[in-house]
Amino acid sequence: LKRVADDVRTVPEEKAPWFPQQIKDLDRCNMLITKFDPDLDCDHPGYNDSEYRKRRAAISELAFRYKQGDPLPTVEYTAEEISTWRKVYQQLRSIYPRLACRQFLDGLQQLEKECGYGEDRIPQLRDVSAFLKEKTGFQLRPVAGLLSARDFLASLAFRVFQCTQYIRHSSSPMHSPEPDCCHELLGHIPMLADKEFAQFSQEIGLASLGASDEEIEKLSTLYWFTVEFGLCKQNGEVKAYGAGLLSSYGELVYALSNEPEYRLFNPEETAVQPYQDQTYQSVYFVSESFEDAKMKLRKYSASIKRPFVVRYDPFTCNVEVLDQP
Ligand code: TIH
Ligand code: FE2
Repeated sequence: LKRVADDVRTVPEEKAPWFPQQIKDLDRCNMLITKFDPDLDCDHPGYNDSEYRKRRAAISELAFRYKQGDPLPTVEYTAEEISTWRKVYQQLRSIYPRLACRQFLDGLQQLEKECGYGEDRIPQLRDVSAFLKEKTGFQLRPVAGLLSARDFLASLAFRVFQCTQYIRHSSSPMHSPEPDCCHELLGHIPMLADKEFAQFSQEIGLASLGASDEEIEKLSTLYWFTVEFGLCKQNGEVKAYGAGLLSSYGELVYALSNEPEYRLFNPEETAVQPYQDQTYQSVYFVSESFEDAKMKLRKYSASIKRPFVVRYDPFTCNVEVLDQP
């Protein structure tokens, strides 16, 4: 194997799109998608609320200023924000035992016991990041909004999860079309405390590095229908493991009712399924088991063709790039 790291860096467009090779490079993975911005999208529930927009701008500023290695910023949440959190927490908490998968329930229980999760306060990224680091080596980084798929997936290669810190508008606690701290803290974090899920998330990230735009599109569609909206069978019942479901009372109940269409998860088909990012999904993919989804997605990720191989070095936390043997 010949190392090609240097030529990938010097003539990126000939070999592959640029990608981060060290955790520090994630400072450059910050391309935001502005379609749900409360300042620009007149359908956003906060569009006519100037206080909310000001608050969003202030919290975004913290993420814009953040550099890898800085302590994670803390936010002092207002009484109104905490009351939105409480509503979201109470409603979801009451239906999790019936609708969420086992791995999620385990993670949440640990967070409640060890990390101050509960309805009375919004957990700080700093505490949650320290918790995850101990459990699975994942760490958090603040982000100002929805990231491009390429940048978001790339951070997973380093076991870094990019988290928003603002909260959804108080008028719509049951569903938000964009990520917010309820989505990150309740949807994603409990799953990321699971060792196998953490490893699987990193593998998706590694598969995305330097992939073509077409492959990124497919990989992010797969991510969407699994990590965000995935369902799996557990003891003969269908349960949710997708973070987009586990952070939305409205969609969680809908997804596990008999209204939506279910299809069997199959990466080739799922990767090209159009998806809905404004409202509930019309189709969900169900896997035979949580393990089955992981295995199939892992196999798909490994099949993505690139002119080089990447390898994560856990000692240096760098990604090494090697020529295809
Ligand atoms: N719809 C989710 C919620 O209401 O919490 C948030 C998102 C999931 C996926 C993208 S945004
Ligand atoms: Fe998400």
